Amino acid sequence: MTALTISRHGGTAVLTLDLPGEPVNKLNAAVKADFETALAELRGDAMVRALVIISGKPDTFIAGADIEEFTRLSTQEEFTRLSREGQEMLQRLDDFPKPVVCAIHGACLGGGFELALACDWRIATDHPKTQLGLPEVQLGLLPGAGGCQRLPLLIGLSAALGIIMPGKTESGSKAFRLGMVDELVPKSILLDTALKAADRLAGLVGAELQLRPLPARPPKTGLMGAIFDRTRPGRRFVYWKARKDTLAKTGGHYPAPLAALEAVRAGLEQGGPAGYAVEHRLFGELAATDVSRKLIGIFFATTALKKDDGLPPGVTAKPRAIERLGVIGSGFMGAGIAGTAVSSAGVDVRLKDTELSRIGKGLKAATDILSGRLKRRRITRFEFERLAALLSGGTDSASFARADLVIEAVFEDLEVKRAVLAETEAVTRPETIFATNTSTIPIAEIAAQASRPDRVLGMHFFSPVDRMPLLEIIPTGKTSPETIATAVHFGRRMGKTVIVVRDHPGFWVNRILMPYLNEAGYALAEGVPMEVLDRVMTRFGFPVGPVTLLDEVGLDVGAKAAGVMHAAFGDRLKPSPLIGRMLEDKRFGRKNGRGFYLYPKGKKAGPDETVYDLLGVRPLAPADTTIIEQRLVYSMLNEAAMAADEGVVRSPRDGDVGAIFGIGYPPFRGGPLRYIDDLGAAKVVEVLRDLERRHGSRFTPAPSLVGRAEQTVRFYP
Ligand code: 3H9
Repeated sequence: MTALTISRHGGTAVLTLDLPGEPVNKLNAAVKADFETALAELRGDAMVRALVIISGKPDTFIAGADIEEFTRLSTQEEFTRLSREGQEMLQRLDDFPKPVVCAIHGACLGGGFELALACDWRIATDHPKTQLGLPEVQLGLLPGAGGCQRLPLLIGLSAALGIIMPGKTESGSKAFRLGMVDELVPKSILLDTALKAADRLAGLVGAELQLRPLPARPPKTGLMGAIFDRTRPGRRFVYWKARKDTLAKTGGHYPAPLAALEAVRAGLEQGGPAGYAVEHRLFGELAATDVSRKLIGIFFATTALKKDDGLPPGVTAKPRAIERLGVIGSGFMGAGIAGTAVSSAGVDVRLKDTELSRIGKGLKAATDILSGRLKRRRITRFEFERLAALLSGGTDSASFARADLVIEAVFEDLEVKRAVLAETEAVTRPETIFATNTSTIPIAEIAAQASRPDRVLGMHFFSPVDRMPLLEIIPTGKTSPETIATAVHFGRRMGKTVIVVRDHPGFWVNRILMPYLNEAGYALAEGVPMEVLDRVMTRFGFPVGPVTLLDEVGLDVGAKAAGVMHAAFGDRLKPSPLIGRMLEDKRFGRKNGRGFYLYPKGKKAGPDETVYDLLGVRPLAPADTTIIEQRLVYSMLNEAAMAADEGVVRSPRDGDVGAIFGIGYPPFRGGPLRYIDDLGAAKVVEVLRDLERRHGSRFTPAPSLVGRAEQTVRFYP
């Protein structure tokens, strides 16, 4: 055996899994063979009365089946066999005639959690690194090693669907509350507790052991739970509702959650064998789909980005430690940056603004981010108090004297930003980094008069900062490698997926978003109803449509960015005059309750029909929306191809990850550049030429795209 070692502690055999040469444990062919060998050896060993399974890795129990192995399989039959063999192996573990205790510290995900479910007793640590769950649907798969069968039996149907269908993972304490684990302990006593549990269970014999699992606390489903989970009509309602909610969320683009539902249902309604058969059949079907391949591709792309220091090839630099952060501007963005930095990176944050009342509001908004984490039990009350104490504010910049990094999030205006930079340089140490959170203005212009340009770069966060996963980092030609490496490293500490992009107006995300939003403006001004535009794009797979997005971003912010982009790129990115008219009417979007949609009591309701009067059009839904979809999507594809070929992103990987995490580009389509490859550049050019004939030169295909079409060159070779 190469990955498993067996040690004896009295009558208990401890199986320690430590996959050599790998950062995490995963269930690959070799590990499965090791488990089979160990179980065969220990089954007949009269000296062994119980087993404990534990990990030898510092922070992972088992991260699931080996996803890399999936990329070497191609047919449905191969995947079905993989799932069936996984089920069979875990059934042998489940049937093992001696008690098996699972001692979990770190990530216990997918097949790793399915292995834990096949054990008799599960103990998890209360450490933040401990996460348990079944994230398979996020890879376009379902839990294929018995997870759809065992979890509902353990914690009840509704709670199990709440984990399986969205592909959720839970902390140790939440898993304990749900009944997913039987004991919760500090890391220091994990093995001891497991050995004691093994001893205790070894005292049970034969039928008594078979009566297990008796969860320590039966799942708290209450009376309603009993009605819904334990009666046939109740369960029928649960299936119906889960299906309906999922379809509303996914628009039917993601087959995995519904397939998982089918596997759960088959097991509960037709019995174990039928459930396992449906589970491995559907695993095979899902794994062979293009959707799953795309989602797995995104997993590897984001994993690779975690290791990328953002520096050009051949350049190395060590990131400096950031312990004190200054944030200038306590508006929505500034407060979001401050709150996220405190809660995710645990740094000391000083918020600065011109008025104390604004600072008060900003500090409150930053603290709300911490409160949200406390409410969701991501942090303890003690951690909340400790982190909240790291937040402070003031009106003078002298307090930045000790800051390692200052991020400005003031009004989007070149002169204002230059003034803020000069003021900050005057009071900070020579090594302090200055980052500007502009969304469109080139950083080199902001840094043009900087006295330490090597310490200046852009850090473009997305709103709301605590929830949006992307961060664009934008060095200028003068930014030092150490500054880049430090910002990338700190962005990751803030929990962000970081892409380093070139210093061009709009950078990557807003560059490709702008023509799409403009096009929605043009279509709206022609009388295409706003809800039709939104529906067409959510049907394509975006989480929200362009009109809703404009309301969310704020029309004033959108107009400002559109102006910068128009000035930089000319008429191709000329915005429709519609936004100007909306602003004249003091319609700023959701934030002042006056936008395209109505917001009674702050909640989004239907379209505000008076917008059409303002625009002087009568809304008329087109009979065929194909052309609307093409106008919006292809304007984005064209811009993405152009920007990528100008080197705005360092690789198609960065471009696609940026679009998915920055604007919610449908993940199952793999990102705009991957989508161009899938459609074929020739097809994209053909559609763009048709749109150009109908709607003018803003659709003229990018020359580089035409070149790709002629030479059949792909973004991903
Ligand atoms: C499954 O289980 C199906 C079953 O139901 C049924 C089967 C029949 N496989 O993210 P990191 C690698 S599907 C292969 O940077 P972190 C990762 O690529 C699986 N490789 O660390 C990277 O490699 P490298 C369900 C994996 O600390 C390295 O480990 N499970 C796997 O930020 C470090 O990763 C999941 O979806 C894997 N399963 O986060 C969990 N996991 O250094 C996926 C990790 O060579 N994994 N690697 O580039 C994760 O969510 C995170 O990696 C984890 C650690 C939280 C574990």
